[in-house]
Order: sequence, then C-alpha cells, then structure tokens
Amino acid sequence: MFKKSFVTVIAATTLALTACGGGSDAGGGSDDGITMGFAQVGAESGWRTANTKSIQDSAKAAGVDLKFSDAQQKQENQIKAIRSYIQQQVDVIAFSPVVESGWDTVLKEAKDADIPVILTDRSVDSADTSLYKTFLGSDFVEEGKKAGDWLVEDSASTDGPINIVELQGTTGAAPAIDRKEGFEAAIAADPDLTIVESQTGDFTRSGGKQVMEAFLKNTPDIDVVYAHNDDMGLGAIEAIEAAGKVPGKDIKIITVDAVKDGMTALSEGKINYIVECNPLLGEQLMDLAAKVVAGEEVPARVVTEESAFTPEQAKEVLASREY
Ligand code: GZL
Repeated sequence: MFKKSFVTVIAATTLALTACGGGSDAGGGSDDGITMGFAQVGAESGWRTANTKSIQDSAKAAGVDLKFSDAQQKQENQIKAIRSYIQQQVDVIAFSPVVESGWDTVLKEAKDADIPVILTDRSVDSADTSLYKTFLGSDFVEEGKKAGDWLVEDSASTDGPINIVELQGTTGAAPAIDRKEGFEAAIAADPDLTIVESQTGDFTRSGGKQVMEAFLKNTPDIDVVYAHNDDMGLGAIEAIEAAGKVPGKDIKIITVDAVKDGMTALSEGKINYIVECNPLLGEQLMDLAAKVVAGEEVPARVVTEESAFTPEQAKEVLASREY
C-alpha cells in the first residue's frame, strides 16, 4: 500500500508541477490539476450524447477542469472553440473533428502555443502528424467491413440481385468515408449485392427519414438499407413503415453504433444487424491527457474495443447496456 501511495504521490506531484506550467507541453493550466479544452462536434445523435456524457463524467472523476463547446456540426465553430482554448492557455486540447480536412492552420497555432492536442472519435487528414499527440477512436473501415461481411453471409442463400440503398454520415467525416470504404470492399465479394442509391443523411434521424422517403419514391425494389449510424436507420424505419412496408423483413436494415434506441429496434427485429461503435471514450481520454501534459510518451493510435449484434444478442444485453 505504501509503495502504491508513494508512486501516486510522485505522479501527482509531477502532474501538479507540470499542470502549473512546469512541463514542456503545458499551457497556463490551473494550480491544482489539468485544464482541458474540448471542442465537441454537436449533439446530432444518440452516440454523440453518450460520448459527451462520458467525457464530462470522466473529467469530473479525474479532477480535470473541462472547458466544453458544442459546434452544432459546423467546422468553423470548432475552429473558433480551439482558438479560444489557445487564448485561455489550457493545458491540453481535445476534439472530434467534424470533417477530416481543414485543420492544419489551427493545429499549428496550438503547436506554436505549446498546447498538445488529442484527437478523439474522428481523425484528420493532415499530413503533419506532429500536429497532434494521439488519435483515440474506432476503426471505421473495420466497422464498414463487419456490416458488409454480415450481408454477404446473410444473402448467400438468396438468388438474384439484392438492391442496397446507403444512408451516408456527414459528408467529409472520417466515419462516413471509412464506413463506406469498408462496406464496399466487403460486398465486392458478392456480385449480386449492388448499392443502387447512396446519399448523406448527416448522421441525424430526420436526415435518414427524409433521404429514405426519397429512395422509396425513386427505387421500386429496395432490399437492404445500410445506414452509417443508428439514428439514420431509425429515421429510415419511420419512412419504411409510412410506406406500408415492414422494416427488418420487407427491407433489411444494417446500422452502426449500437446505442439504446438502435438496440431496442434490433431486439424488435426492425433492424437486422448493428455494428458497435463505442462512444465511452472519456476515461481513456483523461488518462491520455494526464500522460501528455506530464510530457510522457503515448501511442500515436489507440483503437477502441467494440462488437456487433444480432436481434437475439440484443435481447440478451439490452438491459445492461451503458448507452
Ligand atoms: C463515430 C461518430 C459518429 C457516430 C454517429 O465515431 O463520429 O458520429 O457513428 C455520430 O452516430 O453522429
């Protein structure tokens, strides 16, 4: 016990000294701990809500002074927030880039101000990887592949063409780009599987519903919906039911996230398969921030653990799901 508390004291002292501006990477910082500026994408989906709660709860538990902003899915608002955190000389900046491109200038400003940056959830396409310390988040290509692999297996016993419509996430966002890439690579294995329409629903339920209504008007025989997140899949369910069809039966639905509402629809058979994307990144983020502010090395990439669910599996786990 003594050894553990001794190590804790050393670590805390180092951290406290660093947070007070002693470390090479520290900004101004508060006297008794880390100050973090977090620029969130928005509140567009159940996943985002769970992600925000995880970050806020974990900051409180870790004694991190969290400055939090909601960009309402606008890149210019995230950039403004990051600039305000630089002005405030926080110890560390973390954010989930709403889209992959257009970050180099503001990330260089943070680097010039000697404030380390951590990417969470989504990444950027900057060629200069020195602009951020680490990227904590899912492998979206793998998520798309899991969705496509399931469909290839599920349709193996079906003869003839299978028409797929795709509800893409936010245009230019890493999860939208990568989930599309992974899914297309997986279904290339089966020439009967064809994406006949693909359009962004911006990761929102209303967006998914509106685009699905248009798909149902334009394409007479839709067999499968592949939605880049649960919320757009839930919007598609509303449109399918309004058109007098049975979701999960007349039109199969595959989504990504596994948030409560999605898992409920899955357990009811309205969705056929959900690939999990874990939003609970808060605890890992705070651990990484403590190391980064203390000037310790951290891995360039931290991939989150996640699963996938069928309706039967959803029924088993629904009551115990954290989000
Ligand atoms: C994925 C995350 C995506 C979710 C959507 O990590 O960025 O954004 O899949 C959310 O639900 O809007």
